[in-house]
Amino acid sequence: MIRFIISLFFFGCILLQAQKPQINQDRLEKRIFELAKFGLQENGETERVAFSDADVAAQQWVVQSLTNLGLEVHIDFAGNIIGKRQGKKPSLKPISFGSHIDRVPNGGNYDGCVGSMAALEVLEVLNENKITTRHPLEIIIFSNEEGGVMGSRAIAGHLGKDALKVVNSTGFTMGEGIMRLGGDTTRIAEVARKKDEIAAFLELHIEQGGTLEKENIDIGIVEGIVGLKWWDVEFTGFSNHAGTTPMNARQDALLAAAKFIVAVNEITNSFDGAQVGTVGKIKAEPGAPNVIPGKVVTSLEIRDLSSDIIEKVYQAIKTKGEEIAKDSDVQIEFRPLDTTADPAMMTSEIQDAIGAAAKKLGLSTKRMPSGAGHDAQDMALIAPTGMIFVPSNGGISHSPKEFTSPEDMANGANVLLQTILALDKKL
Ligand code: HGY
Ligand code: MN
Ligand code: MN
Repeated sequence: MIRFIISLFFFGCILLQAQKPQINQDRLEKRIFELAKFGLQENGETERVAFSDADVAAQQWVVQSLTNLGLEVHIDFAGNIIGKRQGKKPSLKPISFGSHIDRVPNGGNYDGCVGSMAALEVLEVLNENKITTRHPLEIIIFSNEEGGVMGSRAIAGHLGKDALKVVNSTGFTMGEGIMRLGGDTTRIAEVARKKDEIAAFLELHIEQGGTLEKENIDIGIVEGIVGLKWWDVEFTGFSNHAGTTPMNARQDALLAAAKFIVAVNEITNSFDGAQVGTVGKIKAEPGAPNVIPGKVVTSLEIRDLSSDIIEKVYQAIKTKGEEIAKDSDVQIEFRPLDTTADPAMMTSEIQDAIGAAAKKLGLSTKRMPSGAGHDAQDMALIAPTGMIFVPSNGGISHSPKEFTSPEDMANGANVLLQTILALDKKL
């Protein structure tokens, strides 16, 4: 008799698990590869920087996919894709979720794409299981995340006019890009949501680091997202003949920039903590081997969970940069770019909901910071927000070598789905 009761119990559990709506792993993986076709190059890699033709085409494909899933879809004035699924109680605030589909130059197929395609998969599973949530659901695919979390900054109400002048690697300004994506720069202010207009916002994303893989953990529960600041740093020397100008009579802008780049690394490392400082871009003019460079512009990026640390590291770098410029008889100018993202702590209740959903699915979890910036850090300014991480193979990201297994993607999407259903009941 006991054996019968025990087997009945286990049969019940299996039945319950089977009844739980499940992500279709193959369909999710298929969508990732479908999306990767937008911007596919001859070498088999994909280029889809924000505002490019590939980005516009991918946006239209996502709009069509959402429409096919029965959502009411529009492009907001900042170029974000907004999809709405009715709930049983239209008066309730929406539960929103999503990510981005634009990429860095020479990027990978998973950054932003996993969270965006998982959001579509969640909607399809709800349709298949004929589930209507109490809350309306809203999917947001943010525009130009990589060039300064543009779309989410507009929704959070802090995308200023200066930001619209920032040029990304397509050569378009943010303002031109917004128009290309079907937005309207004259009406950006109307995109802003009031605080707490959204019941909760969730973003699934690849970790882009190696912690989960190293510690063999299925799901990361993000506690906080680093803040980041960008500057252009301009060195102005004097272009001159490389052959006839003695070594002690030069105003070599590139030599000064080279010393500056080393100094950025040394100064950033000199502080305790996990701050990071990077020079990722450099342009030397006139750029001929037989001309001493008279003008160089580099990027400068500093990130940390604390804005104070970012400021302290910046001030130390600036002081050293001015010293180097003086010794090199070169001018230096630091130009802050309006692409700042402030550090953002994730909402503990949302973290707990993610943890509970993962536990129910039998998945291991770890609470952790995000060294990468995300749209969620803007959404955290206006809504209770949480982020779900899945492992990145080798911790590689912002590279064509980026990879997350179909199983890990499905784990993340199931946690997203179950967290949405749990919050739908609770909120
Ligand atoms: O740069 C970042 O941290 C993010 O991938 N946009
Ligand atoms: Mn991303
Ligand atoms: Mn990225």
